[in-house]
Amino acid sequence: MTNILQSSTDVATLLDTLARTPDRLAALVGTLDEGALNAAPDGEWSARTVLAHIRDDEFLVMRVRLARTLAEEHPVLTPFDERAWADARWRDRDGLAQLIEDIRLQREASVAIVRRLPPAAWHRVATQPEIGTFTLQWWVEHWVEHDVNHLEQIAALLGRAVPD
Ligand code: NI
Repeated sequence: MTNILQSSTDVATLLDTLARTPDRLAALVGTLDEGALNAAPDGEWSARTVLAHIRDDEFLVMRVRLARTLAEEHPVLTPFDERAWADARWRDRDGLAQLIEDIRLQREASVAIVRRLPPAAWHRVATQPEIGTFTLQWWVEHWVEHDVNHLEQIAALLGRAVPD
């Protein structure tokens, strides 16, 4: 029997954190000028690239995996090469205001789904070969941790604190 990764964080906390991320990001970067978003240590992403990654990840990875786990019986999810995507992505909506607007829109769409899940849905399972097998609740916890990690990454790049 495969070990199934489980979450011990309650659903209300997960949802609250997901829902607050756009405001926290806006508070962190909203007053910056465009140039300040481009600074990056050697080989690392700039704040602009991290913001674009958060936006793209939302609809290319997070919500696709959410939808597939809800609709399919134990789906095998496709790994995502985020570095290759970040290097090659379409950049015409990488302005600061557009990034924040897009993140907000994408996140609202995701949260609207997650808020309406019946309790049984949180126990549905999926496998991503690089990670293993997990419940949907574990996946949403991973999603929340991804938000927090990237908020901390941007804060460190800018020398600022992560907003509440
Ligand atoms: Ni990431």
